[in-house]
Amino acid sequence: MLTAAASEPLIWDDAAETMPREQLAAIQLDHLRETVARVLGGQPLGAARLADAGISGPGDVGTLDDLPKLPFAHKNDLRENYPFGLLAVPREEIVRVQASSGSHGKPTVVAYTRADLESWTELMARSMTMAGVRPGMLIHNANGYGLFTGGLGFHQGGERIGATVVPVSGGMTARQAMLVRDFQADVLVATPSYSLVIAQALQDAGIDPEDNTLKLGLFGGEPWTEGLRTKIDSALGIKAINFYGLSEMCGPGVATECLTAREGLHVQEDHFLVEVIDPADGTPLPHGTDGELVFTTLTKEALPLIRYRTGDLGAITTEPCACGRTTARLIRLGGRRDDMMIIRGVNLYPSQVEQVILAADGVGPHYRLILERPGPMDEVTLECEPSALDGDRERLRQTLEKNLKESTGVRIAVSVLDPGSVPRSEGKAVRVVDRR
Ligand code: DLL
Repeated sequence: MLTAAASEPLIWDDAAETMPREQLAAIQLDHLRETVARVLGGQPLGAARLADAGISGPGDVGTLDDLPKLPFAHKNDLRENYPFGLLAVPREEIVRVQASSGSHGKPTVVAYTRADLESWTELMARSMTMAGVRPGMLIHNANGYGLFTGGLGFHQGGERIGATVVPVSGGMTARQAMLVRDFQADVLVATPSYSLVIAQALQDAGIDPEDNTLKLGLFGGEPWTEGLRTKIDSALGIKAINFYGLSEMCGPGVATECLTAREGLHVQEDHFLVEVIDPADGTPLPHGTDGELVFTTLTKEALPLIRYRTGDLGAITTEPCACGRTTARLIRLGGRRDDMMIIRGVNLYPSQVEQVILAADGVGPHYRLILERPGPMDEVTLECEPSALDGDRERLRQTLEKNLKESTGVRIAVSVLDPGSVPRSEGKAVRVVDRR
């Protein structure tokens, strides 16, 4: 149970997180104009695009409804201007560089001025407070420290709140379990997939979920389903909270679930403008409709980005939340546009497969999909594991194949391997191996 004293803030920044939405919109418009001015003044690529769209000064943005007139920014812009070509300030004003690994060779490099780092730290303090972290709690941070924003981001936020942060980083999982136990950690920070690896290590060390001191898990950096959350909650005896973010905005701290409701992720809208668009033609979609998430930075100095297409899929709602925050929430946050596989003409997302696995009895939560083209057609094989050594693997295989076909429409061959055979990740899990 959480033991927060009544005097401790449950909302880190009341003014920012609970302001009336009209007031928020006015602040957003001011900051959007500042961002436009910053891009025009300091980022040649963005400035040229704005000029092409007929925007020659901040005054050309009259209201927030003008947002769709502004041009999109893309991940490729960062790749093509690697490493520092999109900076809107001299490189010497950068106090930190981070990056996301990306699957296309060169990392996506991002940068922070001192003010950017301060904003990110505040956003992480807000987000971690929202997730239930309180001063004095002990945080075991198993996110990789280094260029990945998941390590230092949670580190900064935890210190700002006044929690005790243990910068364990990823890897050496048996040691992670020992430290969780010996230091009596209250909070585990990791990717959802790695949290299950740590849960197994705790179990191997003879520590049951009800005997460990953990209360909260702050997880993100990769897509995960409600089914996986339920598994993690019970494997660790915690409440798992979803953190969303991307390096290009700041890292974690863009949108986070509150512990109160765990229903949708509150967007830090005084720092990021969120839109949902039709991925096919870029048209803005109304609240509640699924599409691609697009963010505009409102306060970033080093690397302002206007209408950045994330490739992530979800929807937004401004329905009131039980926690009292007035910010919009991301709902149905799913996978990425480019995670979609087209198998014999049918669209398939890894999350659909995860749902089927976690709904079945007798199967463990670790899995991956292997794509092959042995003949003219694509074949998919699901590699998974039984949850117990003595399980009936043949029956499990048949059940999963039947359930997968029924629920996804795709014939997927199932291979039930020995427990421990599916490769474990220490960071973001690799769910799809494409051997075509
Ligand atoms: O993964 C930032 C982060 C770290 C967020 C730790 C939360 C916790 P990148 O490495 O730049 O930054 O990867 C960003 O990861 O565009 C999404 O595709 C995916 N992603 C991040 N969080 C979630 C989530 C960090 N909660 C990319 N659910 C994003 C689904 C997520 N996808």
